[in-house]
Amino acid sequence: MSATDMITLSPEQADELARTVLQAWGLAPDHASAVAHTMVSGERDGCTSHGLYRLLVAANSVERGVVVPDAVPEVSEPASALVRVDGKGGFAQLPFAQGLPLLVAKAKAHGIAAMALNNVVHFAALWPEVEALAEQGLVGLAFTPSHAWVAPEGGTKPVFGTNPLAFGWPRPDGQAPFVFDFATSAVARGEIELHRRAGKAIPDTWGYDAQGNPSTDAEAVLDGAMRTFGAHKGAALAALVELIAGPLIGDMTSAESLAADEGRGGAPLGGELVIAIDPAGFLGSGVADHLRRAEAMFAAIEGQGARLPGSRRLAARAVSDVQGLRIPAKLYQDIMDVLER
Ligand code: NDP
Ligand code: PYC
Repeated sequence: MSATDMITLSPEQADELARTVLQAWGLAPDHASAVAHTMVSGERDGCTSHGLYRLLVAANSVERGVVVPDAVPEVSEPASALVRVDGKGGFAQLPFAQGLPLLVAKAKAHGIAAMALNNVVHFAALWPEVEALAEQGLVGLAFTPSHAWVAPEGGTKPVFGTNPLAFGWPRPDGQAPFVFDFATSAVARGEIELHRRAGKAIPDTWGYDAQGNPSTDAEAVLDGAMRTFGAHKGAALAALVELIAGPLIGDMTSAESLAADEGRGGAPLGGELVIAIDPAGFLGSGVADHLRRAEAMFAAIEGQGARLPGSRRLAARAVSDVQGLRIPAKLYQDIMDVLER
């Protein structure tokens, strides 16, 4: 099998594969469905660092006892505009799905609401979550710390996680929402892991080796420290994510998550903060007119040949829906090996 061999799966086959692997590893069926949905969505949208590759990551977290595979999440309401879901040590996807209807109802009742997911294991992209909110007419924001892998600007020792933040904005006339989602590190760690698997060099701006020198060796950077994007600006945003999705919601920082992992190499442990804003809260019956004004900004971006965040993803989704999901044959083989372990 060569590194460039690919195989094609329909979205349904990919979902079946993911659920089969996850259940074989002991995940309760409701967890397996929620987790498979996120991974297949990532693969379908061309987000390969958070697609089916994450089956290997999830399997690792189960095998090493990092995640509770059959956790039963508990939803509570700490205040009238707040939702809390205690994930009881399980993966984050089912707790999100179980808290979502209450978050939406509270945002529509109050104009703004927030949901904390606590005590969850997080390996995933955040865009499916803010997209789900925007599809219900709400502006969505989501944040989660990870493991301390990323150095502050001016340092070379890890403090922050790769700490993604995601934003979703509803658009009129049946258009897909405006969504962006990025790590506050120069690149997601999953992307460096994919380079390591493929034996490819990385740009020397992505991180440092353990001696603090810029490096093009993916393995050396995984063992050293990643860098933030945008120098001090990315570092400040990484700190923001640590604070509002860690201590603010009573959960772990990335450093605490890494310590709690105790060297097992599992996915990050801790919390996530999701904020939902109903545009009608400020705009009342004028909501449609004001959302249309946002369209002028999008047109000004695209009108000069620039692209909107999310447009590559939506184009990849359209291709996948016709041609199926193309994944490296090696990844498929590794998933099969995990299934048989
Ligand atoms: P990318 O750099 O791949 O993409 C970041 C965003 O920028 C996307 O919304 C992308 O849109 C957009 N974008 C990229 N290029 C352009 C461009 N030229 N013009 C306009 N927009 C552009 O993301 P990352 O590598 O930083 O993160 C990948 C994923 O990893 C995220 O989904 C994130 O949630 C996940 N992650 C999860 C973590 C966790 O702890 N759970 C930790 C770290 C990352 P498009 O998709 O259309 O290209
Ligand atoms: O790619 O940095 C990453 C990541 C961390 C947790 C999930 N993805």
